[in-house]
Amino acid sequence: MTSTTGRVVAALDGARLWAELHDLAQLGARTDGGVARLTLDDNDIQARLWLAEQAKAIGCQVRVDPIGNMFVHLPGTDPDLPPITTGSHLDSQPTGGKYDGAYGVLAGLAALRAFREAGVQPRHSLEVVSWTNEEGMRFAPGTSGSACFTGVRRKDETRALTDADGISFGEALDACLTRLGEAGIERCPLGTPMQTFIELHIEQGPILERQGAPTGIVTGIQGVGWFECEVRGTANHAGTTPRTARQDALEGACALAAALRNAACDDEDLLRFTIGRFQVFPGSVNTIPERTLFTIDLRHPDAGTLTELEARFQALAAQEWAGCTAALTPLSRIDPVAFPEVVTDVIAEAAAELGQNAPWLVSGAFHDAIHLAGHCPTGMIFIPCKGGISHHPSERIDANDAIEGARLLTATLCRLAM
Ligand code: HGY
Ligand code: MN
Ligand code: MN
Ligand code: MN
Repeated sequence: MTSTTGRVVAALDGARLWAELHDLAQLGARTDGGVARLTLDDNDIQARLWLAEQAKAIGCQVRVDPIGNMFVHLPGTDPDLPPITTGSHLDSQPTGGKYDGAYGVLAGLAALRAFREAGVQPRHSLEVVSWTNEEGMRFAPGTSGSACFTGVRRKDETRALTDADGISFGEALDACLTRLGEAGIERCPLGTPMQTFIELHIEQGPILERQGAPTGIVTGIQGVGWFECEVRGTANHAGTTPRTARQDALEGACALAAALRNAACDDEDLLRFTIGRFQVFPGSVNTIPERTLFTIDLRHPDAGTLTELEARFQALAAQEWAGCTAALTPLSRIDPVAFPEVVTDVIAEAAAELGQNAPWLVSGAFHDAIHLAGHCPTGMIFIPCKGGISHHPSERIDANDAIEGARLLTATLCRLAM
């Protein structure tokens, strides 16, 4: 390890990172130990303001772009060079864990602080980004901030998204930008240049824990398709309507959902099919449902398989189900990505010099890095989470793994930025 990298990694304050993870978890804390920081809600804004305070305390500038992505900037010796960027997201699932997203942002901050403490100014500027709306729970689909930053989606389309209360993304974003402006956070344009993006994240799966590895090198991210399926029938009286005269939208939806799940079964167990939300209208005990709405989250490492399956889903939705009609609406589709060796090799060299025997693995979860991969050389580092559990209040990580992951990130940034 070069003496500079050694000095910076040695300056990393792991105890402070661990403490800050739990300070941040107070913002949007749930009584069951999880967090709920939905995109652009007050907890999300508080977390952004908290991040800005920590960043300013280490002499970094903080800027926000027109879709709400926040950038903590540590200037390099050559300001003309594009920055080396790390980061993740601060928004969470409604029943989220403390570490999904937040860990990558705070470990990035800890790495910048380590450069400061070691008195090392890299050639490239370093940035920590917090992407807006990665989870997509309040405003679907997710990864809005990174998708708009990379031009994958348009800002106006994203601003037009609405939440369950009819509030638009644009309204919530403007209120957030006003609060950030009042806190002295400057604006920056959308899609600023970026040399390399490295995202550090919890694995959200069981692989690293099973191998007893504190860190992992991510080779790529599988593809994902989100859909909404509506089944329409006829509302009627539960007591007087004979079975033969019914068009029960719930009966139809259950039959269609079973057929879709059947279609998404593969021998290799690579397909991931999830119905996460199922709504029944009017939702009265003694009225036959006239409409149901359910979501599908479909994942697979191969883009062709996702496309083929979408066609089969549409063919199934075109059929009649218990006398009802169905309509399947795609909400988002992100193709799988592979991270370039030019980045994964740097992470692997950094892991070797830290004595970490980091396995290589594909990410089952999507991350903002899935869009950045088409924008600049991109890579990811994982640490294990207990039992592979995530998107749940009981999400937990081990303090040593958290510190090892931050050390690997710091050593990687040194290699990329010096
Ligand atoms: O759903 C995902 O894969 C990500 O964790 N939001
Ligand atoms: Mn995440
Ligand atoms: Mn997540
Ligand atoms: Mn993610």
